[in-house]
Amino acid sequence: MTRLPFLALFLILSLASFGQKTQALWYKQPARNWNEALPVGNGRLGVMVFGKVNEELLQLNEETLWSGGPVNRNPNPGVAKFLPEVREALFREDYAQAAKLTQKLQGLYSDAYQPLGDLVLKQPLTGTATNYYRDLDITNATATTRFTIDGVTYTREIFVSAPDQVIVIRLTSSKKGALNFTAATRSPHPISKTVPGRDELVMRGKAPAHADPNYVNYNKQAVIYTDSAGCKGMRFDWRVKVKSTDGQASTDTAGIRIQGATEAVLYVTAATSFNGFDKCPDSDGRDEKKLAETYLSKAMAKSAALLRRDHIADYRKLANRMSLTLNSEAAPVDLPMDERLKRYTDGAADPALESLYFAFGRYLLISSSRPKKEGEPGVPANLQGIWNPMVRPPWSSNFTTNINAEMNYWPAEMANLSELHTPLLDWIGNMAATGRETTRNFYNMGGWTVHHNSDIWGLSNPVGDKGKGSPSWANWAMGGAWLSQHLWDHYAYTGDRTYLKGYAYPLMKGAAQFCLDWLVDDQKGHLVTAPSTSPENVFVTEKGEKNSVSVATTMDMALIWDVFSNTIQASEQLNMDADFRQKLLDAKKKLFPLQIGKKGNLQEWYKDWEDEDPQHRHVSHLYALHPGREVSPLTTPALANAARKTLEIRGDDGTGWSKSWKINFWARLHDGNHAYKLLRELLKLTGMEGTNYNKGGGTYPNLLCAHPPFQIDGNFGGTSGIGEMLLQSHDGVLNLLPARPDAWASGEVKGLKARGGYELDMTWANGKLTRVVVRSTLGGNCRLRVPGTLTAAGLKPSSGVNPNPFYALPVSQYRTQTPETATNGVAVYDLATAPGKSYVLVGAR
Ligand code: FUC
Repeated sequence: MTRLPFLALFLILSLASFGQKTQALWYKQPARNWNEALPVGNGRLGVMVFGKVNEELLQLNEETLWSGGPVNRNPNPGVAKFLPEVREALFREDYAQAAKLTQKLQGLYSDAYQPLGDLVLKQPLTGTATNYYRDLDITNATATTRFTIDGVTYTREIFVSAPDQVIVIRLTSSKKGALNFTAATRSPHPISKTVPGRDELVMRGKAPAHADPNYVNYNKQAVIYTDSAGCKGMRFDWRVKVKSTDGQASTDTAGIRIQGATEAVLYVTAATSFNGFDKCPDSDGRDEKKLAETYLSKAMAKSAALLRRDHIADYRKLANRMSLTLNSEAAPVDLPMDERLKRYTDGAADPALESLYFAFGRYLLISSSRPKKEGEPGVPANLQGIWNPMVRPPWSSNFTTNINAEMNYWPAEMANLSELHTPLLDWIGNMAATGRETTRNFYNMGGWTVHHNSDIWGLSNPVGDKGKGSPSWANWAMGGAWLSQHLWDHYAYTGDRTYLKGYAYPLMKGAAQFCLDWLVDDQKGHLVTAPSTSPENVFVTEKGEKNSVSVATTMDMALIWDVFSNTIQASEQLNMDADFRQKLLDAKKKLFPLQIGKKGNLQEWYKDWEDEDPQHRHVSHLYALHPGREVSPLTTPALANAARKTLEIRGDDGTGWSKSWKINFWARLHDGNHAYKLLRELLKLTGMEGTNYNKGGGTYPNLLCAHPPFQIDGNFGGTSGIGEMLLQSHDGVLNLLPARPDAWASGEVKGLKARGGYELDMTWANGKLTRVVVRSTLGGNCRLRVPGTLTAAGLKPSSGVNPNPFYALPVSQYRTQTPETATNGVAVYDLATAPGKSYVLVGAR
């Protein structure tokens, strides 16, 4: 036998004998804390699995369980009168006075996402556990814990079924009758427990009528459970039932006891009285008891094996649309995830970890963001997806729209999970409903917007508790513009005209209308925003004054450019609203322009001021580069260079999501090696707990991103960053491998999506594409920009303006070259495609 086959055989055998899987996060010890526990979920129900031996902890969530109730849409009446005063102060450059007055334009804080409670599996085992193993297998969305005590192996499997809306927990012992445990429940909320039978436990309770954000500490009571009006305070009903066991089951309020079993299967489900963002969850709530009973009784009619089969089929329908392999010839790394991350942090190569991180991002979206179905609302993934154990979680675990809520959905379209985008898209409609009243009540203006925080109640007002919040974050008014990009992108990827006409366009138009009303003439020929902030940074004026409120920050102008451009293109596609389109075209021409500062950077502020914190985590002024499309190395090279300079000045440090955003920026600058450097830093193992705004970042042992604390946006931004390194389609062409790092010399990606309804498979070796498959759903001219050369029937060098409407470039005063401009080693082709057809392109040898 030669050396190599022997080694291969050894590897196969050792992998098989330890049961370790390549698409799994696995560990040799239980989770010591939440950041080591493993998330499973079906979009609605979420569980953090700790894998403890004697007292297994399953921390539960239901996505609609929030504190509060419908928002007060006019919480601070009469404040619109201060806006002219703010503007007057700004135009006489009294920024301190302007900031003070801006604080008068504030309303109430958002409410907070709530935990449901814990299910604790108490297994009175003496002796030491050996052969301990736990994992989260993302090929079947199942968490397994296994260990041996006194010669008996105990196994627990847990998954959350989307088709059947239950959590399934299956416990087994290798020795007949050795399984004894009590399934106990507890909640941070007041609950009552009832016992409908010897095998079932029901918990009923109420979420708080209000919970202050964790950074508000001046109220006597931060969490209030009662609402004298009977409106707020969402009810919940949560049930645990034995599906089957060969042992004895008995139940009292202390829990469900199973004795002398070899196997026991528990079904767990929950429902709340949430009845929509504008309905009182208490007085006008849904019948949560009936909902939970129905989920459970339907599931009880099916065996665990059947539920598992249907769960896996449902999960794989989404998960298996894509795959990514990087440098497959690299030796596999067969280590527990904590050790694997440590090894990677120390500098070792592990391309399979990088592709696993991408797959894990898709797993998280599938597990935390499911479209609405009958009876289920479909709420967007919040700051923590759907996983939160705290009544006052960091930043209320809400929807933060000055980066975080959007970042959650950056991978949705490109990573072939378009329908998982719809919870956010649907939610925009709710925010717009309150947002229309916010713009009227706070500014006396039309259209709609949402400020930097929102919640399940569609909150849209500037937060800050009527003057107590810093305007650097509370008064940022551009959420409607940013969210509108998601409305447009969903169309740009899918070409769904019915959706564009009936749903997205009216909302985009409303967001654009607010921006039209919000802009003001600076008397020097430009339209500016005032007040204006650059989240959440502070400038230093020539006089040394520090402030955050000024006029026409670059981010504001870039966001308005974006929403105007997208709305103009949408109205062209729909061939409607020519008058409104013309208004937008006229205003767009007068927008205060992007500027290059004295350091050669893309300027952040109206004037070329210094930053109080030059390395601030937000890099808001590069919105135009990503996720916007105003700046691109292909079309506006001078501005792209300025953006690069900005990133160099900002530096590579940053919290979780900040680092993820920078990966996307560097990918958009076509600098794969720099993007890769940051990806490696994002995956740096951290155990840092608590909150750190400025430093920190990294990845916890459970592969969730650390702000710190945990925030899921960093995972999603990292996922989209990898996508942007492989394929871009925002600036007039399909740009294949635009930011491939040297470290990914070879690879294969399948199922990546591009705008205009294209789906691509790409294989590359030595940095050159060897095979590309283009599947077209909408047809049209597919213009490909590729490293190297490709051949295929019908593939021609590109000529003229790309006639594909999904690749039309918005009118721009900055464009100095076309995206087809050839550079060394890059070819640009046209391929005429027809809907439903596939095309195979082969790399020249
Ligand atoms: C923004 C960020 C913070 C944090 C919060 C949820 O306000 O500036 O760092 O991520 O959102």
